[in-house]
Amino acid sequence: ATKPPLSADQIADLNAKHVNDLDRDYDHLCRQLARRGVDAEAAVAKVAAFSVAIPTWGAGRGGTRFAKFPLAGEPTNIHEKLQDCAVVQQLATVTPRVSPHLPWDTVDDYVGLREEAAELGLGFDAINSNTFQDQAGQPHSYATGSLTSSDAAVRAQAVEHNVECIEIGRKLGSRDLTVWIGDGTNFPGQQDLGRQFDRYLDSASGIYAALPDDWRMLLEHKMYEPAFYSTVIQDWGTSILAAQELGPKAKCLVDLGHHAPNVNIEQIVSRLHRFGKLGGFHFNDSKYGDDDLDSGSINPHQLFLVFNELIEAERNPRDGFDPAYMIDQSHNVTDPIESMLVSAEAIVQCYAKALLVDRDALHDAQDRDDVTMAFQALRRAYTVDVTPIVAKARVEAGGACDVIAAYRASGWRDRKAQERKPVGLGAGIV
Ligand code: AOS
Ligand code: ZN
Ligand code: ZN
Ligand code: ZN
Repeated sequence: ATKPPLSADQIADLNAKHVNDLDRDYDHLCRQLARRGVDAEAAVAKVAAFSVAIPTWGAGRGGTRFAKFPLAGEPTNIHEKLQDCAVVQQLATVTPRVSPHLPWDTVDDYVGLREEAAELGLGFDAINSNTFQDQAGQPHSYATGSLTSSDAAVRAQAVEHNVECIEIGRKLGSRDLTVWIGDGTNFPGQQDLGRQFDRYLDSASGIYAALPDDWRMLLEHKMYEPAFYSTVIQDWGTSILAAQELGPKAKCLVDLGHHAPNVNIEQIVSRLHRFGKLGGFHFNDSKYGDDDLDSGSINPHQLFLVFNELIEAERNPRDGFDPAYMIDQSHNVTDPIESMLVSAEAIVQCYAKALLVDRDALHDAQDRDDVTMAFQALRRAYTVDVTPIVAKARVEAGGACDVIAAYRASGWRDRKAQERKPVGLGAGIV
């Protein structure tokens, strides 16, 4: 039996205070939507089946490359991170899996770690490799890059690390390896842009060869940072070319913060899906670059439009459609649990809004070139306050009606501040 970290009775007591209002709001919304021919109950069922993974590193204060401000009661190791992720899952009910990161989450016993997570009500999602920073005791430095380094010994070490991630991921029950590299250059002429990509393809094929049959390799592109002149896997074009070269188990992963300013990310989703290469998604928000802010905090409309494409993709599957969704954020001024709760809710809300789009009306308007009504089909769904739909699905799954209020009432962080060791200062992470 699973042992979730918070008191289920306390959550139920708090929910009892809201249940009448929630039912009234939900019934009202159902009637409103029914007048337009939209089925709210179907949306509740879809929302109940939706899930998004949370990253183990998202449980801590990530900081920026300038500073990290530790939080009293912050998790200090993977075990404590799992507990905090379990709090998020218990309250939000849409984050049942965590995405581990190696070597940050290194333990001696991965089978034991899987059991420990399962007891908390969690499974493991995509495993993330890390060849963007040096680790103590590692023979070769990644100062010249990793999978694309000019030094064959460095490339071999980076391939080997990814192969080890697969081995560990198998023990944890993962089925995807996410590969993001920081490789690139800071000066024109520093490296040959073509030969560097050749080395990437060669190294990546070494990793690909180690993938079990039912695994996928998710290639995550990012335009810049830490490399500021050129990045090897800089955009979705390079990503899909690499994925096509590697083979059917290689797919592309889209992180919302990894694009040139003003790029139409929903269109990228559509393009990648058209060729069966949309493998995963990292949710976060940004105003300037890879800001890793809470999902939906800056541009919730973009998030809605992304989900609109994902729903179209789901209705027209090509080469399967099973993207790995994950929240990839860095929290510096909030309690990470609160940020993950708020983000999970924003993500589900945008998904719910996209579910409410009258697709027949949309497609009909598109086919008749009725621009106004096509846009209206989206606008009408976007402007619905879906809070009752999302809360209904959550409460039915045993979660909290008001996730933040329930989290604060639990006193979790204060309790952990007494129990856990203080975390050190230190550099932020990307
Ligand atoms: C880096 O910018 C990418 O978003 C990665 O997905 C992720 O944030 C990283 O692997 C964690 O450090
Ligand atoms: Zn990411
Ligand atoms: Zn990023
Ligand atoms: Zn980042």
